[in-house]
Amino acid sequence: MTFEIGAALNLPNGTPIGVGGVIDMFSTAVAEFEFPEGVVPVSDPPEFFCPDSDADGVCDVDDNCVDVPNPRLGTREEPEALPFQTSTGGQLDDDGDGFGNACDAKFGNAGQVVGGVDIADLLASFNKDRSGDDCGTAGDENCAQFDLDNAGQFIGGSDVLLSFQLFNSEPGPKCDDCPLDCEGPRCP
Ligand SMILES: [Ca+2]
Ligand SMILES: [Ca+2]
Ligand SMILES: [Ca+2]
Repeated sequence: MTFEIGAALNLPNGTPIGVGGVIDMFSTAVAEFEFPEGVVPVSDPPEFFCPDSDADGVCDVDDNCVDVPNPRLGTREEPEALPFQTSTGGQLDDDGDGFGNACDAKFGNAGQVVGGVDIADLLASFNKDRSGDDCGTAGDENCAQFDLDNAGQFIGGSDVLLSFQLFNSEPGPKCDDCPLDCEGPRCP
């Protein structure tokens, strides 16, 4: 296989290929390439590598939850986007505030950190369909924002567990340049 040194290598969905894969391809390409006499290949990897702290396939500079795995929509077995979903940078962010659902259990209530009122909102949403608008303690909030684990049709136990883990912490961290491009009904 041949490729142009310095060109960005992306999967069909636009996700940059991880470091290991690129090293393998680079090493193979170097091994198969016959360099002219006097030309020595550099040992450092090309500069298009990007750090991906949580290994979810989204580079840190684009990740709306840098430390929590939350792959882009379309990477699980359902359509790339559903009408009730809101995403920033292609990752779920159902209140459209730039922090991905997976690291955001702050549901519009007062204060900077996740508190008892936020947990109560999620508990009141337990077992409700994530496409609905009948969640929270008032029964009138969008349910998708409580889908913290980006899995399943209903708000469930793992969403509750994640909210407990986020208790007393601020949303995030997210990438420095977030919020990324927003798509969906909850965009600001
Ligand atoms: Ca990532
Ligand atoms: Ca992430
Ligand atoms: Ca959010």
